[in-house]
Amino acid sequence: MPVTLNSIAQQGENGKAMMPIMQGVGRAATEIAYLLRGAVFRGALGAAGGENVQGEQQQKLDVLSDEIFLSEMRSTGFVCAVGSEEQEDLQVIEEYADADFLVLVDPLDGSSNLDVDGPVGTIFSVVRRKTLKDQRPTEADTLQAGRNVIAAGYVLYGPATMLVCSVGQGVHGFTYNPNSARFELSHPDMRIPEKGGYYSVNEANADKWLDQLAEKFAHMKRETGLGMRYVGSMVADMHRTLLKGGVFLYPADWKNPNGKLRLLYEAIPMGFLVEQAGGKAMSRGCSVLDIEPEGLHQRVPVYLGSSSAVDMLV
Ligand code: AHM
Ligand code: MG
Repeated sequence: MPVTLNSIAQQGENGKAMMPIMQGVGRAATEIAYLLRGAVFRGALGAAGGENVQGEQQQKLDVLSDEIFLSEMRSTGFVCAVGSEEQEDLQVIEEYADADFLVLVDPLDGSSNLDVDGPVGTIFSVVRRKTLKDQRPTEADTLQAGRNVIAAGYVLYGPATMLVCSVGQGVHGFTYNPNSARFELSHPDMRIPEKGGYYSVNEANADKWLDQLAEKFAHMKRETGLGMRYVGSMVADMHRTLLKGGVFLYPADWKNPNGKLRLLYEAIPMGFLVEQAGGKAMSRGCSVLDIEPEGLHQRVPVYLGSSSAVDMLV
């Protein structure tokens, strides 16, 4: 019998809620994968005409994926609100505003890859609310350090659709099996290799990097002899880093003094997975998981991967 999402999600003290939430993520992933496959035929590629809160142009598929994810979280009955990279404000789920959990999501990360049929992903994390159940959930409920995360994961829309997740008991990878129409465990207990692998960074920004990174980076390359891979889609780049080892970074540069990636939607969930897989997740001077968030759309520099490579860069 294949091992399904429920068997991993039910581990730990929040299992009863994580089962429907992880199933909801799985349903959203299936729908988004289907949408991506047929997008060119439905006129769903290209810009939506609007900008998200960070002033970035939204793709039609960003908007549609966001709607799918929110609707699937609503259907779980366990989620009171969703914070999304595509929405300026917290989306409260009115029917379940007294539920215990909030989900943070980047519904379609790496969407600049869509025009070239490159891999994209969904990134998510789950936290428990801080406000009392009879109060309306607020943005303050989402502003929790990564140490409070209960579950996190990503979906990679590649040749196969994979859901990689953790409820704090290791990292497990599931692959969508079109024959059974289920996610089945294919990569149990993923551990990031300490040696080997690749470095993954937009090296075109090297002359703008801050934090004396250029020297440390040159040293890291000499010492480790790592090869280089960069898709420009965080989920694809992190999936390879988790499986093969090495380091993924999006550092600060003078154009992006806090880096590009968002603390709540990208850095914390990926940092949680990296630490669960035995690696290291650093920002400026501390673990990504120890940063106290100050805003929904805050950005931070990130260095994620095998401990030895990360240590040489921070
Ligand atoms: P997005 O959330 O707007 O898609 O941007 C995030 C993406 C990441 O997937 C990727 O790591 C990064 O942007 C690549 O940025 P760059 O093109 O500057 O290298
Ligand atoms: Mg993103």
